[in-house]
Amino acid sequence: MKFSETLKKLTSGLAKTRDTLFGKVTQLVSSKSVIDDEMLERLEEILISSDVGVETTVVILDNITRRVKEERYQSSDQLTALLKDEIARVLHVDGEQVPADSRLPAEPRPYVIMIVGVNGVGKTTTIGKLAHNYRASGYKVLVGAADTFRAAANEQLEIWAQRAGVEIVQQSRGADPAAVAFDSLSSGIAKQADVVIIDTAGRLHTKVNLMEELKKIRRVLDKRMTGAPHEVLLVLDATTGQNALQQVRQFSSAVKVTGLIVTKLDGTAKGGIVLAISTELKIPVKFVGVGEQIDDLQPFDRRAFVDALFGNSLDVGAEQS
Ligand SMILES: Nc1nc2c(ncn2[C@@H]2O[C@H](COP(=O)(O)OP(=O)(O)OP(=O)(O)O)[C@@H](O)[C@H]2O)c(=O)[nH]1
Ligand SMILES: [Mg+2]
Repeated sequence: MKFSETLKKLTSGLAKTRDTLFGKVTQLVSSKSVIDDEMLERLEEILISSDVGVETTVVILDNITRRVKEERYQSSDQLTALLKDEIARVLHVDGEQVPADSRLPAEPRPYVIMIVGVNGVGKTTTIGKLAHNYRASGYKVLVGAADTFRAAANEQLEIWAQRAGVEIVQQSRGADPAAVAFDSLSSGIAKQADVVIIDTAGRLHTKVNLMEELKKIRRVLDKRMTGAPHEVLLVLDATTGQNALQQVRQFSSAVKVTGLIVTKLDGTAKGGIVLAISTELKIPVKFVGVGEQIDDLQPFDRRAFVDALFGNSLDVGAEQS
């Protein structure tokens, strides 16, 4: 997909968030011509009420307030640009460079990605999209169906594997998930796959079981190939809002989560949660899901994200009023 198309999709996916959160900002900015304390206070309220979170809002507001003083910003029009800038800044985690497309690091091979998250957040769908993206980038992809708990989980992943045109490794329902993961990696090594993506269950009999199982899958992968999995990506449903933070903490205490995938941004006004997650948890958002189709997963690009939040133009206020 061309970058402009990608941006268009992201922009339409974020429409609800943009209309609520940034619609309010636009209104605020057009209500007065000069930035004053009252305006900054109202901006604070808007951000907090838009799932950006208190901690993140405080960081953003402190920086804006300081810059208004030091850099002598006065006109309210400039507030939007300042806000955009500061949002992009909080999204910048650990100085890490955000990938421009679905590229894998040069090594190792296969690159092993384990996908985790509570039930229904979009893990299996996201694996289908990821497989599609990597394949489109020229990589050989294999997916492993290590969710052996839920009925029809295999079939669902199989459908996605077919759509994406990639191989799948699976066993019968009820099989040991760690054994499926082991098999998948063995097969990936034998077939010289570039990337092996492991699906996992979102729900077992108990939460303790689930965490223990994820640890076991991790251990077994590492036994098959030292250092695997190279990424553990936690999938979060944007519509759950602040609850997503709790999920990150829970999964992080069991397996080292290396990155996040935020799905269903298209169906929610809670896109501000992405800011809270990046700032408070210091785990980079790697991909965002903006729809149910195979090409609806995008590598997270903070600049594109901020542009999409504001309608890709600083003049959006003028357009709306
Ligand atoms: N609108 C929208 N829907 C999505 C997105 N990603 C996933 N979904 C939908 O979310 C639902 C659940 O997706 P699954 O992939 O089955 O979720 P899961 O995490 O694998 O669920 P379990 O296997 O039960 O743990 C499906 O109806 C998907 O179509 C997205 O980015 N946008
Ligand atoms: Mg699933």
